[in-house]
Amino acid sequence: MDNNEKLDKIIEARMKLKARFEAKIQETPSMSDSKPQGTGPTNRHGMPELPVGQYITHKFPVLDLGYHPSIPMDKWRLTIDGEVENKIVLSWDDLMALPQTDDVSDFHCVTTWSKLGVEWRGVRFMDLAALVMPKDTATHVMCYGYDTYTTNLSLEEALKPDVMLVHTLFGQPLPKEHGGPLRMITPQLYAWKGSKWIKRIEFMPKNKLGFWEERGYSNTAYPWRNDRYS
Ligand SMILES: Nc1nc2c(c(=O)[nH]1)N[C@H]1C(S)=C(S)[C@@H](COP(=O)(O)O)O[C@H]1N2
Ligand SMILES: [Mo]
Repeated sequence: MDNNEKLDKIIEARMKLKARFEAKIQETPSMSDSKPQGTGPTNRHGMPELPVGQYITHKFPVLDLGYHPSIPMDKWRLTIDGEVENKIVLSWDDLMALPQTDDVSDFHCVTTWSKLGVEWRGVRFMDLAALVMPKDTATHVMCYGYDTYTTNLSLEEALKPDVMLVHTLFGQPLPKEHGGPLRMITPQLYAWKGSKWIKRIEFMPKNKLGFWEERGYSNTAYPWRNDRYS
């Protein structure tokens, strides 16, 4: 297959996925950009600037388990497996050969800081899902970081257009302390749902709790509903 054929296949699979999950996606709150290739400028669409209980910071605080893993680029892999038709292990070059998207979104940390208008570049989760094609039995994903972090998401959240695996922040390579070389972002949810140093995405036939979810953080994590803890 040449690259155009590959792209056509991804687009076709993306449309199928959208059709399958559209109803569920519409049921849940979303600040998502409706443009298919997403270019911001914000994800607020007439909402107040900040969800309740949040304040704006112009810095970008670092929050994690305290261990920042270093992954040599030739050893770096992203595994996508579980309840899917085609499991894949992507190298960095494989990832960069996929459609790349620029998107601007807000970043809400449950510890009450928000950073507005963050510029990201990377691959949409939806395009990766289209590549592996979740089986009908898949309902959730678990995301694993190279630092042993885990966090779970329902598929209808993960498939929203601003959920991305990003390698570029404000035009610069994503710094290691923010999860470089590659992290996930979940702008419509609190930021703990986006794994830094992402290593594996496992499609699952039912929900399972990740690191913070096991410790009492909300399973759904909607900032616009002040949905912090279970
Ligand atoms: N792998 C990994 N991802 C993670 C975390 C972590 O500890 N490890 N912390 C989460 C939390 S609680 C937040 S608020 C954001 C913080 O991202 P930042 O450090 O880039 O601000 O990353 C999330 N993703
Ligand atoms: Mo957090």
